[in-house]
Amino acid sequence: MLYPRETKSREIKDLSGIWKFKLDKENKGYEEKWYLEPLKETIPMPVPASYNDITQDPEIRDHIGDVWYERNFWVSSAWVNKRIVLRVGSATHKAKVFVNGKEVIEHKGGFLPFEVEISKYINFDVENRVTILVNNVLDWTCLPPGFIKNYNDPFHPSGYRTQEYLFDFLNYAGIHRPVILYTTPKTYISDITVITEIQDKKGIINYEVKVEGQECDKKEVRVTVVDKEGKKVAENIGKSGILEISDAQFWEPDNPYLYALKVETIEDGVVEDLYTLPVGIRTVKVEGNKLLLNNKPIYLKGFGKHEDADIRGKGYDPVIAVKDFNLLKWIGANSFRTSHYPYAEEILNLADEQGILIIDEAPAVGMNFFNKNEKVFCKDRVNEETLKHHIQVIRELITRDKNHPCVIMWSVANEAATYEEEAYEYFKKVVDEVKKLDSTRPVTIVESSFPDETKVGNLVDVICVNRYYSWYTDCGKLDLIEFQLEKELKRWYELFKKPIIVSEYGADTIAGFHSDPPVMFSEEYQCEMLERFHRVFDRLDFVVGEHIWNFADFATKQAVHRVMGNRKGVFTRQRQPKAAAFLLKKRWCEKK
Ligand code: BDP
Repeated sequence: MLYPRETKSREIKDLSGIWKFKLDKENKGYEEKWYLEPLKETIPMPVPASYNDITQDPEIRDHIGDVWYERNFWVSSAWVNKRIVLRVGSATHKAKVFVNGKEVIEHKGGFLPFEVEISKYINFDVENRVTILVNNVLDWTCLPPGFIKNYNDPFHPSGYRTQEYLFDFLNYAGIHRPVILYTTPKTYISDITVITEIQDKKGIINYEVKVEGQECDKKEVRVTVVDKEGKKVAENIGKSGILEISDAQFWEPDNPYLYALKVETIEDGVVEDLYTLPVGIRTVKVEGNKLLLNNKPIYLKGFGKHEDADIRGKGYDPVIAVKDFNLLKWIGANSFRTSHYPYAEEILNLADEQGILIIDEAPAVGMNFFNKNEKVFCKDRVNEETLKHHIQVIRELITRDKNHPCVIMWSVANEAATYEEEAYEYFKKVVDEVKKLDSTRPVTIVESSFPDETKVGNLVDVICVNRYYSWYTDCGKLDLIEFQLEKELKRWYELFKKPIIVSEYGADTIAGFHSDPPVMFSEEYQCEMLERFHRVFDRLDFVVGEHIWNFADFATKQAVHRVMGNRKGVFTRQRQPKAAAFLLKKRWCEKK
């Protein structure tokens, strides 16, 4: 699925803005066919945004089930002969879409886009109505999984229920990414795949173009590579081929050079469709205990992040997005993980442009009770149906993100119960699917299990491990970090002989809390903890990356160990630096 871009043959109409919104208190709107008529008794709701924090009403914030969005739009008759597509950047977690009262598409999975051609449902030169039903319920067949707890005890009124989940971020819901209409010609470029290679100074782009629609086989395809100065540097005719650029510029954090791949369909000498894909020529490889970018070892410096901000929740906001990239640059980071779900494509586009490397994660998180008596991989929990959905999500993720130079690794899950025997078969199938779809990038499964207990260590190319020494274990015992961490990391390497990224480490820190000597939750404690972790990393040459948990404080469900959210941010939720930010800036700006 190509990211919508305007060209001379394609137009975009952004439907973002203020929509009408209605809570479906009893979850009966679908049955009652609310979509047939304009919604009644609505309130205004911004799109994109999570709906949870927009109003003062706890019933909306904590609702379990369906909500409705609606807006009107016009389509001029200038679009009559075009293919008109409605695209939802994401709706969390399930959605059904109606145009002028007709159901046109449904989708499951809260972090990936979906689209449908709606040409035949549109009325030209009059008002049209789009209605989107969004459901936030998580069960064991969803990613991330969750379950509904029905209380049947004297302490809760009858019928009381809660949405439970095992992951540590708030289950924000709504339309989180832009909703747009875009056009293409009736016969159109439907997909492009590029794989790049490097031979000395030569850059090679292997490409494949798919054309769909009427008489698509008759169209000629012309592919041109244009450099930043607008100069044509390579050209080819055909739906697939190899483009070679002598003396190419390679994409890397210090020089995120993007060529423009212009793809055109042509009939009788007339260009009909044009799509321009930014392409960075780069390679990623694992060799011995190193991660190589363009055949040179690369060390990842950065964070696990979240899509999270005040008021907006998980809604994409260019203000937050650009601020975050500025902070990444300021602090000297070169990478982050899209923990714990695929992020908005707009974020990946920024990473391509700014030279930030990304570990792209599937929304498989919360598959662990951290209690060996509670199995996860079993008939009633993570089962065949979950696996089916996981594979579907992997397909959608790779289809969406395969061409981004910034994406250097796929993470298929975070902190699953990989110590369970059944985890091997499950993840083998998921990893096989990734390899089938993309053999050019390393794959990881982010671990909280220990090296001697995991069943999946042999499935991955890079070991990613999350560890919280002196926080969740041996609270306050900073002096144990180096002893415990070094021993563990060496064991990982001894068993699997693969490069290791410490993909999470950190301490909850309330900005403004101070203590010397350091105690937990103080800014000094966060600094001291990081420094001790870093001393170990610097001694071990198979450690190829450090991603601190987390970039910024973020919202979680309410719990006694969460002080208005998770406070492990190096920045506050408002993106102001804690003391650790200056420590990291010093380390990362010096460290190669
Ligand atoms: C890890 C999870 C992450 C949590 C973090 C924490 O991967 O989502 O937020 O720990 O507890 O277990 O802060």
